Amino acid sequence: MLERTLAIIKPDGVKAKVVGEIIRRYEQDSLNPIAIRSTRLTKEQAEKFYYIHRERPFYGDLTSFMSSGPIVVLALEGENAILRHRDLMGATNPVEAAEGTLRKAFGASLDCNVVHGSDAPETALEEISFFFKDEDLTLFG
Ligand code: IDP
Ligand code: MG
Repeated sequence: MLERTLAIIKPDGVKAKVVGEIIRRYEQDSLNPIAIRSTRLTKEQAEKFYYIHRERPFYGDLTSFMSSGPIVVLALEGENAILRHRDLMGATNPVEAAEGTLRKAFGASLDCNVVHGSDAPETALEEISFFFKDEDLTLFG
């Protein structure tokens, strides 16, 4: 099924200058970037984006980290894009991530794990519209 998913290259990925390498992997794997932009979240925006985790002990650290510097957000489109992107990302903890995944290659820790990816069709839709307007998503027809 042709799907869309939201990817975020987190502040650690931007700082480490692996944005180009990560986008190359997306293109190579036919996770086609149909919209891309750089932004920086305020703490409040990060709290809104990660609202689902509001009761977790790491919510404060996570939202501070995600608002600590510029990020690159991408809407990716491809066959089974949501799961295939999760596979390419690897496990949440880079220590547990499989060889060949982005988090294994570029992640340093549970906080600094380089990328975010939507986990289901409903969250993908919500997360894409958090960052992109409908007209941003029509460039590729
Ligand atoms: P995911 O990013 O693989 O979907 P989630 O469980 O949705 O993982 O958690 C969101 C983010 O919160 C993770 O990417 C990670 O950076 C951070 N996180 C998750 N679990 C922990 C934890 O136990 N301690 C600290 N940070 C965590
Ligand atoms: Mg998640």
